[in-house]
Amino acid sequence: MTIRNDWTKEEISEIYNTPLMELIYKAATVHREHQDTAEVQVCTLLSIKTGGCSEDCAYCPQAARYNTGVDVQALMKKEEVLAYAERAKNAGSTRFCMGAAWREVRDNRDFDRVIDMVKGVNELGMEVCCTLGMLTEDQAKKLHDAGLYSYNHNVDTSAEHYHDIITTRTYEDRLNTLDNVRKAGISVCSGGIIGLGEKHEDRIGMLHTLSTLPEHPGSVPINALVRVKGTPLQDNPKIEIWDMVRMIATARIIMPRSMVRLSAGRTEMSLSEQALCFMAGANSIFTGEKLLTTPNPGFDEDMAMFQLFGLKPREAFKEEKELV
Ligand code: SAM
Ligand code: DTB
Ligand code: SF4
Repeated sequence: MTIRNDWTKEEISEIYNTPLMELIYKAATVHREHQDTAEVQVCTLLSIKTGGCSEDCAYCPQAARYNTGVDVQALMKKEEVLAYAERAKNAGSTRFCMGAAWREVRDNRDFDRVIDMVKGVNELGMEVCCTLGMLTEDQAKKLHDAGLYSYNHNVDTSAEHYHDIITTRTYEDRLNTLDNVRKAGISVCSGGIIGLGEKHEDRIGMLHTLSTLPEHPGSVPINALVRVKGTPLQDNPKIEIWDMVRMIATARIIMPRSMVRLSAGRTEMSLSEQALCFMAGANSIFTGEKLLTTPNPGFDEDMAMFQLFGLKPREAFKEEKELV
């Protein structure tokens, strides 16, 4: 099967609406054709600048305007960040992603300090990722030159549903940043969230946006909404595992070479439910006790799960080696 960037919404909808067992079988088949199914990419997140964000993303515990109890913290010190990255590496993580509750990157001292952190994590031999909000082409280039491997910037939902979730920036803004990241030679990490109150068409629309980018994102995080008290979406219904599996399987079939990440929401999933997600083509997770501000399974718990399922962590920089 060739890699396609010309998927239509109708084709994606047909895949998404395939009877579940058939869908899982198809996704598992595509997974085997394109990837080593025994391997799962293991990533760790760290919130290097927490809370106090100016934006109104309706799902986010870090938006200053919602009363979520998240303490505002200034940018962490490089030494603390590197110590945590080293801990993650020793626990089996190969990718380290630093997140900041910023609308966009500004050309100031804090950006210089993040650049320094990127250099430090790169020197540890980990794939370095950042998620810092909107980026200009020049800022993306600076991050690339410092050794940034990947940049996370989620489209979150469909273009049509976006305004119901975020009003302080546009879908177009998100796509522009993804363009700047790609042009700088950084691997794009972009996905979204289910459970925001979207329709099935919005999920299909989001997958359409991602799979018709000039290149498929290197990784596609699929998050189940973490319902945080104080956010406008706190009372949304819990996402059913079947919806998560359907999203993962469809993403796997239309973006066969991408890392499809079973992201936020794992603390509410049993081991059997997570096994179904891996069966359906997920091959990446976030590990470590915290995502950015909310709980997540810890390193030991995840390594025990891998042992049980016969999975192993994917080595760092494998994508580059495969391309050589
Ligand atoms: N501020 C930057 C931005 O918005 O791009 C970077 C950090 S932001 C927290 C990164 C991503 O985390 C968001 O785009 C969203 O997809 C995800 N996220 C935030 N809160 C979440 C929640 N409650 N449940 C699931 N995913 C969430
Ligand atoms: C992504 O897609 N999910 C991660 C990461 N990229 C940055 C973030 C999930 C955040 C969940 C809410 C929190 O912990 O604050
Ligand atoms: Fe700010 Fe990012 Fe949270 Fe939106 S998702 S409120 S931009 S930290």
